[in-house]
Amino acid sequence: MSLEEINLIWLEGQDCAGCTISIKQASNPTLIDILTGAIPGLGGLKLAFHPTLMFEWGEDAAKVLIDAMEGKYDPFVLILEGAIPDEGKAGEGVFCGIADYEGKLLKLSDVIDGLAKRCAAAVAIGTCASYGGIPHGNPNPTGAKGLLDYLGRDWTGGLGLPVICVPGCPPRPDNMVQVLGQAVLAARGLAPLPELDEWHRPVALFGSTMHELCPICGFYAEGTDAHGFGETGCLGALGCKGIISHCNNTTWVDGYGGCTGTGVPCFGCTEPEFPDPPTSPFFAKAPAMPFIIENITGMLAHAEMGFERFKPIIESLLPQIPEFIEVLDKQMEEEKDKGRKI
Ligand code: FSX
Repeated sequence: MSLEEINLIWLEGQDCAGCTISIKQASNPTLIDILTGAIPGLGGLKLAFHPTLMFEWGEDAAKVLIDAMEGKYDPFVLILEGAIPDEGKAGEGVFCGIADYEGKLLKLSDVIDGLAKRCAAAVAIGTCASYGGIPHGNPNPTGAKGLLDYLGRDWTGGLGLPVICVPGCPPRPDNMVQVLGQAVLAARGLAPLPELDEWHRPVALFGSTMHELCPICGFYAEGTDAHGFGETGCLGALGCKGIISHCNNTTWVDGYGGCTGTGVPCFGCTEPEFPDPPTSPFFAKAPAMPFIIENITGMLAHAEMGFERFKPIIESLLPQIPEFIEVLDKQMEEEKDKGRKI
């Protein structure tokens, strides 16, 4: 498979289009950097289909999907934003039609079926596309699911990669361009394949919890809780789920913004259960067990860290300790002598 030119086919299902809004804010690199080949190794990318950003519209746009399903856009990366409904539950209607072509409505699920057979790789952008997200929330009336569940964990694309998930509701802008960029560089043998966790998230981006990376976690460490919005302090008492959420949202655009850094509790939007428990109710406190475990391991680790930090001081004092004891002994003897004389 020649990878000189790679098409990107971005579909949109059940969602709010926030992922598209978000990716347009990417700053490191920008979407324009990626699409214009400004990043070495990423030239030759073409955004062949995107419901919001493409020039074609109507049947011209739909024709791209028809042609792609027939192999005219190979090689291509399939990118999905939004969840996939179960059309079997739609009765006489359709839950998610994405285009009209020659009088026929193209259903999202049919287009995914057609494209998944021939795509080089598939990337699920956002929690809706990854795990179902908000459309999949209880009671999930449309039977919505994410691409991981829809294609299955064992599915692989032409490059041998499983579905790559970039969750977040919406995902952090830079996370999307970085993952797409790495997928393309990996396809060209210029970067290693992304290591994925059990939920197919790239470990490099989602390997830590929001709590671990939180820009205001110092307030938790010193025991200062905020009890109202706008108050300074850890947001745990206001429902922050950072301790159970794998996320790197330390800032949002170009070093600014981010959830906890701007006083907003983490709602756990990168987790497969989102928006159901334990990520909700959004303003209810996170489960206690992770904090209990963190406190126990943290106390032991703090003792060790403290010892390591103070080790040079303790070691520098050690030679003087016997001297100090000798002075004390001498003084005590002198006191005793005084007592004897009285
Ligand atoms: Fe879902 Fe994207 Fe949430 Fe929206 O479109 S991940 S509803 S913020 O952004 O798919």
